[in-house]
Amino acid sequence: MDQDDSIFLAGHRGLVGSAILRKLQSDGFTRVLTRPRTELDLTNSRAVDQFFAQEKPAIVVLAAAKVGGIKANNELPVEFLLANLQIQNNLIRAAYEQGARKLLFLGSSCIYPKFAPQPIPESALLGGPLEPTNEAYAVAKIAGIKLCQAYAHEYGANFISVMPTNLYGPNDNFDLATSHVLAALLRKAHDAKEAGARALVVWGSGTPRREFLHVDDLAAACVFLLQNYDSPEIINVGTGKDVSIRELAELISEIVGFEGELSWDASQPDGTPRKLLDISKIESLGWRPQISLREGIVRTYDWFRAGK
Ligand code: GFB
Repeated sequence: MDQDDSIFLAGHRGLVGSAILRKLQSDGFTRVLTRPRTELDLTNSRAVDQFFAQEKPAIVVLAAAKVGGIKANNELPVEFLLANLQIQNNLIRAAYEQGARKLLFLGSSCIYPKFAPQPIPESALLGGPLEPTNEAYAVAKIAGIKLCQAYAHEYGANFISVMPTNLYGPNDNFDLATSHVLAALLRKAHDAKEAGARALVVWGSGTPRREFLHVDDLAAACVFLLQNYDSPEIINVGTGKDVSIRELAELISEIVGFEGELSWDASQPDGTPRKLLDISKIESLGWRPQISLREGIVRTYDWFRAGK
């Protein structure tokens, strides 16, 4: 990838896309194309075709997706399945038809079976049943991986698929009904502290384990892979370390300065018991995460407070 290649970054306003945009700009890529949703509806195949025919980007980064936390995924399977299939089908096909040299598709660690070996190697894909709370999203992402691999296999396309673990950072969604756990707990701890509340409500049992990667580390990994990885085989990106939800809630309380108690809402689902990625493949290529969980939460909390 050259610094003057035209790069279409789909989803540039989201958590992942905005981090990739910052990284591309700071690395000196000068021709990054973006379109707000009001100008280009990625679920509309004709609009996507017209855009690609006109711009013919050399590189495509597919960071646009309908995403959400455990509750939204569990309650809106139709929307998660349809929107993601539409967006990725339109973009992957148009990228091939208009001659893109390389495409990076972002998947998710939820593509792996509920009871995958831990840490989860890339080879665990399709080795068992999925976690039901995010099955629709996972099926869409698996279809995206398979479409990229099919283009590579049948037509020799250089379409790569990157599987990030649970992400957080600036531009995360802090809406309690649809957010992921880290943003939700930051907001809940902040609000509880401000209100002088005695308890902070955490969903589930606190025993599930998750791995959290700061989105700036993911963005660095994506740019690294755009420059150094040309295989249709999926590749994991994570930190290699996980924490229980209880430990996460305690760490966030400490960083925010909330001194009350944690209370547990057992009516909410736990989801998959553990989701830790095996990152030996990307490490063997020479990439490592730089931001510790504590530092990443401090930075994200600073960003959250600055926007209040
Ligand atoms: O981050 P999260 O919503 O999604 O939840 P998943 C992770 C864990 O945190 C679950 C618990 O065990 C939740 O029950 N949790 C505790 C909370 N308190 C809260 C809270 O206030 N809000 C939320 N949201 N969770 C997602 C998938 O699964 O992972 C997506 O649904 C995506 O498809 C993403 O793949 C990476 O980690 O369970």
